[in-house]
Amino acid sequence: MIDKKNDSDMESCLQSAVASDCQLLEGTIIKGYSGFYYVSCAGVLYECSLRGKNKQKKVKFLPGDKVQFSVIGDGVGAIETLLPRKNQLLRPPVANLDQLVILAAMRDPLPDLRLIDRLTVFAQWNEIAPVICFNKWDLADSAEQKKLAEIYEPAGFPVFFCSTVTGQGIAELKAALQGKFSVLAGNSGVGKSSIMNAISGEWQLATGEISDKLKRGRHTTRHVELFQADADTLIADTPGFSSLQLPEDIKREELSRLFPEFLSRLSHCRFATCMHRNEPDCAIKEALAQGEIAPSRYENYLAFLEEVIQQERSY
Ligand SMILES: Nc1nc2c(ncn2[C@@H]2O[C@H](COP(=O)(O)OP(=O)(O)OP(=O)(O)O)[C@@H](O)[C@H]2O)c(=O)[nH]1
Ligand SMILES: [Mg+2]
Ligand SMILES: [Zn+2]
Repeated sequence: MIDKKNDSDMESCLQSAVASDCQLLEGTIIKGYSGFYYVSCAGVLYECSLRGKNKQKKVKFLPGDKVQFSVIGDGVGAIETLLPRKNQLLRPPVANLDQLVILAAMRDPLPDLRLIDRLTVFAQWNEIAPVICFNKWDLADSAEQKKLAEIYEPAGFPVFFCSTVTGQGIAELKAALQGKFSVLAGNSGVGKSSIMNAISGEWQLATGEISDKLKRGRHTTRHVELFQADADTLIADTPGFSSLQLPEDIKREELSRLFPEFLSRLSHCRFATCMHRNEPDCAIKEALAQGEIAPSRYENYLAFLEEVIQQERSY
């Protein structure tokens, strides 16, 4: 809350024509809460209100937005300008993402490869770098780890394995998050909140026990929060989700470009319009036969292609 003193600070600041006593700074919105925005700048969190012009124009500010704000008191500011966004997500509503950390568990629940691939397509389409992380390493053996690595490393994505129980792989994952804004996405119960807690002992997000009967998560996390590991490292936990539509504007011929391991091979298909289904001399199907493309990746490509074609028809 802004007290009387700060209100009058704001007025005096507004009144000063050159605003010489108001410092203009740039920062990142960490969260919005009952009309106030919390803006991080050089390790300090400012409680900011909106300038009237931003209210009038109904500018919508999201966590992750870069803004210019004036300092009008000790730790108190007023947001002046929204700086251009690099990208934005609708769900969770955040802006300027660098990475989507796609989290799956190696067991309990078993990895949902279709959801992982769907999220990689979604991320790349939005120009967000996908990072894949398999948690609950303590529950899996080395054969399972090898199998997953063999699917995703040739696909060209950074792949991490970790366990919040043994602490294995947490330091490596943390290093990959350093200096970036990442959102953790994945099915309920895979350990998103546990990973956040393992990264910073201070946060202590609620985690859920998985019901033994159902082996399903209970959606412990219900809202979006942005956490700061340090001045430049932001991480958002999201409520688990298991269904996600492919972006509506993808065209069928664009889909294969969102599978990085297909990309270098596309020019070797006989037909420039090859959809890599039943066409002769298809470089993708050849790479599949040679074991250079994982069967699950190819199958998911075909499933998404069907979805994209259905979507094209319905618009
Ligand atoms: N064995 C094992 N269990 C884990 C590990 N990480 C998390 N868990 C357990 O998995 C369950 C779910 O973890 P959460 O962190 O709540 O999962 P979440 O992804 O945040 O789930 P939602 O908030 O529902 O989306 C909890 O019982 C955790 O204790 C791990 O590395 N190994
Ligand atoms: Mg959670
Ligand atoms: Zn082809």
